Amino acid sequence: MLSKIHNLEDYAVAYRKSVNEPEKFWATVADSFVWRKKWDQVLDHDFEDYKVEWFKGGKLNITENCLDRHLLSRADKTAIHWVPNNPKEADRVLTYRQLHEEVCKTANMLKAQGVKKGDRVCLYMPMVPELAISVLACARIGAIHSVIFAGFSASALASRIEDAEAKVLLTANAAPRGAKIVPLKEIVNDALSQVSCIEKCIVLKRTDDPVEMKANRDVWWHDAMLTVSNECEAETMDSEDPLFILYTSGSTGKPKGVVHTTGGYMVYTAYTFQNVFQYEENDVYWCTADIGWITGHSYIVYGPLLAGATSVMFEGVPTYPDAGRFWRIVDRLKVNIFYTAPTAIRALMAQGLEYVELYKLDSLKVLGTVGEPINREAWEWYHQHIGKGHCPIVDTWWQTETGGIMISPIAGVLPTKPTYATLPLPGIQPVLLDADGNELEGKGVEGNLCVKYPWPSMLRTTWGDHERCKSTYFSTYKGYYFTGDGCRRDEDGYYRILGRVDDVMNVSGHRLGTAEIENAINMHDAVVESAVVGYPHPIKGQGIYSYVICDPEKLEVTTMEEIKQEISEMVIDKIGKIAKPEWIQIVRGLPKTRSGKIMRRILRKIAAGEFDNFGDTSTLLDPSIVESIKEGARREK
Ligand code: 6R9
Repeated sequence: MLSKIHNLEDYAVAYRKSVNEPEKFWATVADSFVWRKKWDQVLDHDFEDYKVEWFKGGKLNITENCLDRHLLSRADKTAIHWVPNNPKEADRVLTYRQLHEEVCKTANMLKAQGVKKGDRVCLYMPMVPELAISVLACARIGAIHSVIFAGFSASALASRIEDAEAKVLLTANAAPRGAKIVPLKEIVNDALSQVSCIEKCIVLKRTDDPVEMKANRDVWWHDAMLTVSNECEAETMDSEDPLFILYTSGSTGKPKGVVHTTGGYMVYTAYTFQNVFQYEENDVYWCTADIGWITGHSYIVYGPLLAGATSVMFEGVPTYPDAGRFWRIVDRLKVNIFYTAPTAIRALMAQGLEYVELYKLDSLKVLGTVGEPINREAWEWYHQHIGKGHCPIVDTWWQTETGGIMISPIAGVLPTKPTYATLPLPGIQPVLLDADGNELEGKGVEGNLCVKYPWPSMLRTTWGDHERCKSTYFSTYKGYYFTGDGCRRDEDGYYRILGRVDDVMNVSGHRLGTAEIENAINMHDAVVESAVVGYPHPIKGQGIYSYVICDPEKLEVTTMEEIKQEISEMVIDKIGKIAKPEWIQIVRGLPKTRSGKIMRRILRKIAAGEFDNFGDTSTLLDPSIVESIKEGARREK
């Protein structure tokens, strides 16, 4: 059994040990897993010329730890309880034995389609059991999975497939989402016309919607599974072999393929899952994220299954068929641990208490949030109306790059404080740095959040471009991992995440780069230049506001409204609906300094509806631009 923290004293002891003797600390945690060969060295690292290796020389397969080892004592326990989008459709329950069998079959299917160890397999799928199964099937045979959120557009999908040079794509004909059906295969057909690396596309029949299949490339999932055996020996992997790639947005235009490896990721996700949520053997656990994001990877699939837990997987959305959907599922499945995003809480809060009061919610023990800062009102509402005042809320701060939860209360062990992620988990050494790179000591300080010592599940590289990994995360402050977040350490020593300090936005918990959206807008042929900023949004956390300079000649023949509409469609086409700007303002110029840099600070203020106190504007090339932007800016609705 994994070393578990039960009280404050345990936490203090574990934390101290993790800092004073990190290798011993993590070796003890790692000892509770099945290794084919133990590691020769716990940690080898260099933060100056970035390289990190954990459990070096160790051999294992993560799926043996997620599945095989549970067959002795938990074979008939539910591993995945799947709830479909349509409440009239039946749930699907997979025990550990069944999941093991399905993973082996799917692994054999992938092999039969030509997938080998080290190959990249791209997954563009609805939230169905086959998605979790395929993730594990890839891991079983040592293929590197790259899951792409099914809300991304064809061109976003194509660029990610191309970057990873994926050989096989797994998808479905369609994805039911709320009252709508997303035509996944249609999007895939479009994406595949733009890339050349995909040899096979395996299509799951999720709905009855007909689709176009391309001969020699497209194969129906059920046909591919017809003759496969249900036994599949797990591939022996090196601790540092890549497990998956997950694309995420940064401050430059092109999404980065964050690479996680096997041993360290396994140890850290399992450790944090069990400790943060204080998971106990018979708990029913539900994380509402999508497997297309890191939260789904670490805390729907790997963390819970490593712990032998029952993980609920939900295909739908919080408000379909009504805003009581989450709570109905909680009561019906007697969910004990519930993990969701602040944006979902705010959306449900706005629908009123009548949807909550119909349900008992008395099975709940622990609540969690992730993905963005939670405001006090949402925290209080969650605490009072969902947790009935007695469930601790774990506000978990972490990132795609960190692999697992970094700063968070430990449920019922560390005191909580609304809007605070509170304290670092064992093994995590956060520091706050000022603009000059000095560590801010003591309490009541604010700075850029960095981490000064490696932890097992940190990213190893960005796919195909290690220099980019170094320059993005390890060059701002020499010798530190830079998170991109601003943070305050208060008088109690608690950490409060203040949001991104770079050009990354967080819209409904989705990470989006301003440059990525600008690139899409600029593809419209009437657009000369654009600047995108985030502004506070009551439900989404941040909304997208774009300032666009258009070619005056084009404006003569097309109306502003038409152009705005086309720009919106361009963004949806290039990235996906999640990136659609809330506001588009056509401007005659952007507030640039004499050196040509856009003063985003001013644009952010105007987008937020603040029209004065712009600070020092003396370096602006043409201050009258600011006045004209103010005049045309949106006013509160
Ligand atoms: C897990 C995940 C990472 C960014 C991160 C930060 C924000 C995540 C947060 C939070 C405040 C929390 N973030 N959790 N901000 N409080 N509890 O969301 O990964 O999609 O990579 O986003 O999300 O800004 O830097 P990812």
